[in-house]
Amino acid sequence: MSRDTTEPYRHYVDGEWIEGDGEETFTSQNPANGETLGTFHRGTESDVRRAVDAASDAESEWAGLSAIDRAEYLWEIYHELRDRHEELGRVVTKECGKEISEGKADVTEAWHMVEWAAGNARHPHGDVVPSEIPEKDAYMRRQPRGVVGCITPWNFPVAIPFWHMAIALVEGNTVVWKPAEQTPWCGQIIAEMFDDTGIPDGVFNLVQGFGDAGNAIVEDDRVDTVLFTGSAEVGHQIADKLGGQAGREVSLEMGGKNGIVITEEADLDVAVHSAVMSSFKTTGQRCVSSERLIVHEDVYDEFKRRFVDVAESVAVGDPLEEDTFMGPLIEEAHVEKVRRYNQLARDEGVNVLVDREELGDAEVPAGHEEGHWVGPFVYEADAHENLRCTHEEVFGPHVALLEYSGDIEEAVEIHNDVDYGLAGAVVSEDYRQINYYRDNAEVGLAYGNLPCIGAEVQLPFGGVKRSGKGAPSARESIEAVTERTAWTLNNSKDIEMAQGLSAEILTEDDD
Ligand code: UN1
Repeated sequence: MSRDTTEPYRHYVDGEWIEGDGEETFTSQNPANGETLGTFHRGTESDVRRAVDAASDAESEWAGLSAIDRAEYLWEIYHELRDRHEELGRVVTKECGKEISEGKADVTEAWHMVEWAAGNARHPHGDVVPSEIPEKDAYMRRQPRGVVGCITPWNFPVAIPFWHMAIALVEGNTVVWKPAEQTPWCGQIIAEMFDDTGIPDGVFNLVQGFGDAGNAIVEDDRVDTVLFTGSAEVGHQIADKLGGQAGREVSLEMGGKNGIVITEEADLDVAVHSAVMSSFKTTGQRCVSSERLIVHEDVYDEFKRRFVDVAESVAVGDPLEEDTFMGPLIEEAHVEKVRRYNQLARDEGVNVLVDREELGDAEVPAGHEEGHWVGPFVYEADAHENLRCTHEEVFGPHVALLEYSGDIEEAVEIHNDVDYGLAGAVVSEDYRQINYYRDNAEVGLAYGNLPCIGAEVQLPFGGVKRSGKGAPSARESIEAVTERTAWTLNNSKDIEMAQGLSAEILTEDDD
């Protein structure tokens, strides 16, 4: 594809790069220094409609290929993601601010998901099911649902699009994708990769833009399944919209107010390490990041001293540098949100232990004054009080220490006392405590003696309570993008029914 690089990047619809109907453009900015990374056409409702037209038209031909042939297109992308690992890792870091090992891990997670989905094309896709009648063969078969709409977040701008799209495509669906407006450059690169594979026109479509374009995907009833990863607020709106519509499916993965239980039997090296990783990696901007550390009174003082020490000194800085632990937040509006929650915590009367909300001039790397910087904010609060700061998701390095005095039952009660249920962890050397947590923690992803981040793609990924519906990752996504059909074949010339139902046709002449 040749294009004038001074022109804004375009949408990819029906195998073509199009400017779309809208007049507006928007830019992508490096959150670490404010540098403009690219300008993009902003998609409109009619651009989405055009993409859905293309996806609907392409549906039957694509579904008519074998899954193995469909997977061939994804294998090309798999190799390209691997070959361009370093380069793409830096793009991720530049566009969303995660430190470089995380930028690269995002790309790795993407090719892992592509590998899973494309490899799965050669695995059995249904079940042979017994019948009461020996002459009957019964099967569970799968069919693609049709057009899948994918709405993905900025914090995993390469991995999560492939969680959604790799499986949807290999299973025989066509796709209309809207990436987050903060990370359109990653979206552009992924679209170029699909274009390079020669995938049939209309099978993969990209519309860049904001919530109105995402909403147009949700509103279009030709979109059979919507896969969404993002905020609980938007996710629940999507679920409400689609809930009442026959034949439309939705799978959602949303946020959390994730907790880590550190019992009196914890190894404190493991506890501090797990808590720091969970709270500060990605600057607290993972759905699975932890903002609540629930610590037994016997180990509280020592844990607090050690955790506070790290939070005071954890390296915030240029995410492209390998000695940085925490990069910037994604955008200024998000800095304001985190500050509002820090202030809310102060107003709610918590005891602030670390306040690096305003980084010192010496801490902000040279040339990065325009970055969206905040450091850790750590406080202790009453575990039993119904404070907003300890119950609402902040999505930043805003961490509460909650001391408890009873047994593991009490810790898990505090842990579960939030509306969300995405991820969590327990740190203990006592297997009974660990098993109690495993069996009673209300979360979709649970860990023992580990951080509560960093799930591998072959695991289900999704939450309970306000955190999700379905699990848009690996095997579970297949449920959202396929229909199951029960297929029964009679090998006899006689019709015999199950359940003892008579198959005899009686006529009036029979009496
Ligand atoms: C997210 O938190 O938004 O488990 C996704 C993890 C990653 C995915 C996180 N595999 O931390």
